[in-house]
Amino acid sequence: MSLSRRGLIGASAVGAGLLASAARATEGTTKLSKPCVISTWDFGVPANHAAWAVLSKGGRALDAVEAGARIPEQDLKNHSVGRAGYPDRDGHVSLDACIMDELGNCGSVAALEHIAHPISVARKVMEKTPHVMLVGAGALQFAIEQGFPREELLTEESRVAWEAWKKDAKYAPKANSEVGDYGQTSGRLGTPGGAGNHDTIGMLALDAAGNISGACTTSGMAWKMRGRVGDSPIIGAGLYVDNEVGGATSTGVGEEVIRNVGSFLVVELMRQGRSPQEACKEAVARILKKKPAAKDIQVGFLAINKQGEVGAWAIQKGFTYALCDGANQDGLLPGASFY
Ligand code: SD4
Repeated sequence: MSLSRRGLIGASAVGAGLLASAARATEGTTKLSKPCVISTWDFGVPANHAAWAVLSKGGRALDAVEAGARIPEQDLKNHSVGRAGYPDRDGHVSLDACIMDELGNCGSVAALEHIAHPISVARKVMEKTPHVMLVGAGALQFAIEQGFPREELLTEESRVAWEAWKKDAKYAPKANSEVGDYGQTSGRLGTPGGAGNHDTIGMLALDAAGNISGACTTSGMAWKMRGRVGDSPIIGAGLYVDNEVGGATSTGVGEEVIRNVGSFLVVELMRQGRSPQEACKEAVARILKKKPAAKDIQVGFLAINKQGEVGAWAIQKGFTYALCDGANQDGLLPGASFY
């Protein structure tokens, strides 16, 4: 069932356990049995459960990742995915998402406002249009035509945080702001949506038929410039799936991932024989080599191959990822890191 399953920890046992198992996570690759699903950050655990409801009944990986990604999108405690996401510097909640299936079909929306489930709009772009990506007003128009309700996504809590941010109006991404409300980690570095935060769910599923799909959804960097688009909706940057090889997704400061076409790079490195963990490590190394100053920000990659082997690597410690298969639906591991 697993090569290093002893490294797995339940979401409820994070705390000291998470830190203690950090060394073990660097030992090698974790192997899950199919069907299985993995996703970024502590809040990936409940998202994986929703994906598992699909996968465990023999469902398709594509349906699983859409169902999973919708969980943080609708979570009012999560201030960086979907509804209740922190706004841009002008107060607009603007969402990015993409989805990709085992056939290489993909769909994406960027800078989408007023729609609570961008991942489902991305899927409609994939299935109902001749295009891959719709942005801004055009994406909103399409979503409404498809029957998605137009809503106000800025919650009172997010509005208050934005008003507080405006006093200084500094844009300073903080590493690992995603760790928090779900992980009960002692000494945590921040809460999802903490000031200056960034935060994304990237999810990859391998279904019983052996097919891989992925999804990625975010409200992007809090307090970003209006119109800013990160890596998350960009096929090859925030997400990439090649059903011959595997899939990869990213989280963190998207500009660095876009510059290096990170998720595509991870999948190509796996094609050349690297393990998921080695491939993620090399992709992070590439970012640091080109821009040593990136050591002060966070980027993490998560990957799975056709055999169900899973790996992750980040610039800084604090990145976590959630794992789920028939043996354990509550897995949570710390990502290995350079710093
Ligand atoms: C972005 N990559 O918009 C996203 C943010 C993120 O963890 O992943 N935060 O750049």
